[in-house]
Amino acid sequence: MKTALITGITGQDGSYLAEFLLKKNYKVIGVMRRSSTTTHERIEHILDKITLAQADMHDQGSLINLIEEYQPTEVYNLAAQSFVHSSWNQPILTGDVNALGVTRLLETIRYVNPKIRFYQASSSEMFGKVQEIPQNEKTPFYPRSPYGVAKVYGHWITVNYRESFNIFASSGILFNHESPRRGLEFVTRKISDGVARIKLGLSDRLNLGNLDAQRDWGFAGDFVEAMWLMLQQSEPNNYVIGTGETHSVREFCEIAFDYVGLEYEKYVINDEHNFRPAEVDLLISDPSQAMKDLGWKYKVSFKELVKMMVDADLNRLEYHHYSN
Ligand code: NAP
Ligand code: G4F
Repeated sequence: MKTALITGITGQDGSYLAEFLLKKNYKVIGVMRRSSTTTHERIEHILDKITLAQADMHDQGSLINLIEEYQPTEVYNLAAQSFVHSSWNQPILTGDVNALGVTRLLETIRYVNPKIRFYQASSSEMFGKVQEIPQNEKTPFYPRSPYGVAKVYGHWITVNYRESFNIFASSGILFNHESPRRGLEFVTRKISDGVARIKLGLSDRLNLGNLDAQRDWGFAGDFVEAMWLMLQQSEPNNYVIGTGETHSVREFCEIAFDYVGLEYEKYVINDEHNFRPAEVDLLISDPSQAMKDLGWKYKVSFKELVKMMVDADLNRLEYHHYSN
């Protein structure tokens, strides 16, 4: 039986990846940092099937103990300060977790067992002010936030450990992927939650920032399969993963509000607090390399994703509303 160790198990992707790997018969070790409260919400339903272990990306010793104790076959590094907006307020923490944290984990693998296969959660935010449309594995990076800068470091240190120490280290350059488990601060979930609240009479407005930003949005459940596929190849590599379509925040609003019979213009308010010091205006992937090598393609369409998220928030809020 293969053992997979996932950092960031309590996050959106960690929960979907754990479900996926359990179905593939892996023993799953989920890494959590210490918290004063429980952060199990997204993995509650699989807690009896996985092993939870404590470590922090800031702390080298905790990572060494982890890898020595569990001797995983594959490590998926999903842990990060993942909210771009917060990275301007916490640039040093973001750099420490998202950049140096990757080196800490790779160093641990190098010393404890260099045969371990390693996946790094890189990001389309590395393309930032895009130098080419669409973006592929060869598109130059131009990050536009401390988050993006830290992810460029994480990507390149992964490539360097591959080339310097022959570690099977792959970097997945994933475009935005969403789900009903997305954090409430990200724009898609903020909209689906806002739409549901307005529809149920719990709110009468939704404050947003730049409605013209365009993103290549897919479903997280589809994207975790690509992470696994990257570690099943004969050689490590970098892969762009996305849908190849782009849509604006405004379009997401239109579809989400329209789905429940409302017009977004009546409820969405432009709020300067939601604008960023520097914006990434347009992201659109060219995932042809992944389609060719990995045989991967997304399954859930943009419209299906929007509806899935609105339905889930309506159900969640209706349940809380009427059971209280
Ligand atoms: P997420 O929901 O924010 O999850 C992040 C995870 O990292 C959480 O489990 C969090 O733990 C953990 N974490 C944060 N700081 C840590 C630390 N110091 N030590 C240990 N764990 C720590 O993010 P996601 O959407 O699942 O994304 C997963 C990864 O993919 C991230 O690296 C993200 O940057 C990257 N990525 C995401 C997307 C996307 O569209 N979702 C696209 C490209 C790349 P707590 O629960 O305790 O906070
Ligand atoms: O949903 P967002 O916060 O995601 P963003 O910045 O694209 O980052 C996400 O995707 C990256 C992959 O490209 C990941 F690496 C990263 O970890 C994260 O998962 O914002 C999307 C867009 C931005 O252009 C933002 O300015 O939506 C715009 N936006 C407009 N109003 C808003 C809002 N974003 C948020 N969060 N909140 C708003 O009110």
